[in-house]
Amino acid sequence: MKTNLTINPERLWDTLMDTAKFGATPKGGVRRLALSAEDKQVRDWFKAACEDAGFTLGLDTMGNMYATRPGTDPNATPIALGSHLDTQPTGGKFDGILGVLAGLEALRTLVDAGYETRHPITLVNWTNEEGARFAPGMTGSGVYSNEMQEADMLALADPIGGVFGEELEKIGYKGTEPTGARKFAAFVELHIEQGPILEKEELQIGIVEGGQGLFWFDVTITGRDSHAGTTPMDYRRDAQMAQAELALAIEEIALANPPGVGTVGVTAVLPGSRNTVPGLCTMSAELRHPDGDTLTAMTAALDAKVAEIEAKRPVKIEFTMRWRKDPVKFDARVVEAIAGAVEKHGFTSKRMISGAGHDSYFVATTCPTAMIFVPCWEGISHNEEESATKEDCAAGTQVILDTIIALDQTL
Ligand code: HGY
Ligand code: MN
Ligand code: MN
Repeated sequence: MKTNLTINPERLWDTLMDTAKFGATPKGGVRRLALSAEDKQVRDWFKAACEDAGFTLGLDTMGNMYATRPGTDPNATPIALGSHLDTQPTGGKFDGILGVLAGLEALRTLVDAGYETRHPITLVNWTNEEGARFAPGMTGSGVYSNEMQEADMLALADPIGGVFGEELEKIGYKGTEPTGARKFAAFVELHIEQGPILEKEELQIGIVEGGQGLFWFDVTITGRDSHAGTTPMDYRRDAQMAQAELALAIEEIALANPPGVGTVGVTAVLPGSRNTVPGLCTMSAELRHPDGDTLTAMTAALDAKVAEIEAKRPVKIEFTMRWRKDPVKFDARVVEAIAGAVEKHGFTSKRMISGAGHDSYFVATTCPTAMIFVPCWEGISHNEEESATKEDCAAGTQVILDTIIALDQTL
């Protein structure tokens, strides 16, 4: 059955600009860390908007939020869409929330048109996708897919205070529904690309067929504090110099394995006095690659580099693996439903894989899943300057609406 429902770009854009006030930063970005007061504000907004639209709200033990519009067949397994509402410390107005608000706009369009799907349609906000406050990320979808253990995730500690489970209680979003109990027939996620490809090639839509694997780990380097003036160079146990060499090695390994990537996002140098040779360094690090075997080889190369540094520097280097997610391949049926929606509207597009991790990585292990990308300015994200155009957001939202309708008719 052909349908020509059209989303409301103005209403979509208004919700994006309206919700950007929750955690708004002076530089025009958004700081809405998982389980923070700002996260509660946007969750409250989202809950009210879904209740106003007449959707049924669900909340599981990890704080994942589910808003469902019933279908004509109550026995049909729901089709789901959504993303995440939390952000990076210096995040933007679109990462994550675009996927949730596009889902809200798609559902609102169905309601306005009185269009009835056979399947119930569920809109999801996954808890703590970013992992900026509580690492690893994607804990809501990770526990939902049984790839992360709930007890471990609820015990995660924020380095500057707060334990995940307690913080979830504090904001009033710890539900009773067992996480993972509800099943979906399919899941679709709309997200900004967070990279430069679509903008550079002047394309409107990315049809995302999969995503690269990633490996997150923490490193502790122990040397010895000593006087910066009196300690001869060959007598020092300088943890910071070892950390610098290890950070450069991560960059070298990424460059040696294109299109792999790697970086060090967080470092601490202790005791942090300008005239004391640092005896302790901690750092986060990550490596990513589209090929699982290459990602493994990259981590092996890093292990070898650690041994080399420890052999020549009197320091001890300890690794704590935080998280490894192998590359993901999305479901062809969902990918083709997206491609069909793109073709229906004549949007320019390309098939691609995701450089960033997303909740879809985990949900894809539980049901047919795929993603839709829209461009963002200069491919910038995890940055307060992150931005996307009303037209591109509207195009992506139109595609996800038509994808859901197509899946409803074919699944
Ligand atoms: O880290 C990631 O890839 C995701 O954007 N949080
Ligand atoms: Mn995201
Ligand atoms: Mn992000």
